[in-house]
Amino acid sequence: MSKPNYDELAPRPEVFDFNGVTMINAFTDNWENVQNFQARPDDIVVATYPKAGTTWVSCILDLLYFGQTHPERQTSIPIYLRVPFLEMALYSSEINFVGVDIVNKLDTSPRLIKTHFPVQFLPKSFWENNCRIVYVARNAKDNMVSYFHFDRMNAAQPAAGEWKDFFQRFLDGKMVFGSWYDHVNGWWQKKKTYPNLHYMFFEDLAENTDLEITKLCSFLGLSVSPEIRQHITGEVQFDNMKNNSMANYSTLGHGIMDFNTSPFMRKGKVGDWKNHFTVAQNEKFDEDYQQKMKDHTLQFRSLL
Ligand code: PPS
Repeated sequence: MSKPNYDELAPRPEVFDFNGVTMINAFTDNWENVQNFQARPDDIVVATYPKAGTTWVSCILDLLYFGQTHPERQTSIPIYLRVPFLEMALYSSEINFVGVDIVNKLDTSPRLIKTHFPVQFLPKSFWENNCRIVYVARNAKDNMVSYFHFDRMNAAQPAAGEWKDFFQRFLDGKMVFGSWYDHVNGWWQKKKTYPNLHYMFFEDLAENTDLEITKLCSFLGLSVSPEIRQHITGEVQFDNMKNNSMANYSTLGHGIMDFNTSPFMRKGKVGDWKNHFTVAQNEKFDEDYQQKMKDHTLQFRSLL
């Protein structure tokens, strides 16, 4: 298979420090408009560190709200247009993708909105309107591995480089959207003072999707029958989403993602880090983790 021409189309972006967080232009260029975004009280935010299960939970939310009334959405609108990425601002001769504009054109109620912002960057209007926020966290080791493969295949991201260097950059918190440690902890702390935040884990979703959907419904105040819940659970199984062009990003085009290098729906597994970490890296990671994760009320599974 021939390699797509994304290298010529889009040279890899440089990272820079932005108010203490490593970022790239695609997520800061539209800063004023993003910060001045006018939320509505019924907006629902899905907030995540990149590669923590955003698309999975986005599909669940879309099915919960619109699966019955607008089933055609699932087969005709890509997930990145059903649940737009608020801070994204990609301009090129090939594509203009401006998250705020896409959200402002949504005619759904509620509007479902994706963000990877660390908690301190979320536009204030979401807090002022007491919007519901669903935060999804994934254990750091698998999150790192998933992010590595994403940076390998996504020309809109900085180059992944070699695994050993990527590993160190992750520990140093120099990924786009900053430190995983700060991100998961920042949102965890927020939960203590902001009740409209539902904090969920990728590993729980993998273990018992139905139960996690039940908890989500309770948070959202939705009454959903066991049959519909089971239907949604089936729809969002990894293989179904991987084969669904409206969920798997294959419609994105414009040479941004190279699925020959790594598909967006890659493995969807808990514990894939064991295929990547050396014994020495694992020891180094664990020691560093103990230092950084001081709040023991935030517990991840599958780290061992
Ligand atoms: S992004 O680009 O930040 O929005 O990516 P995100 O959707 O957060 O994360 C992508 C990873 O989630 C996995 N995924 C799933 N796993 C299990 N079941 C389902 N349904 C599912 N949907 C997405 C996806 O495969 C990526 O993880 P890895 O480990 O790379 O496979």
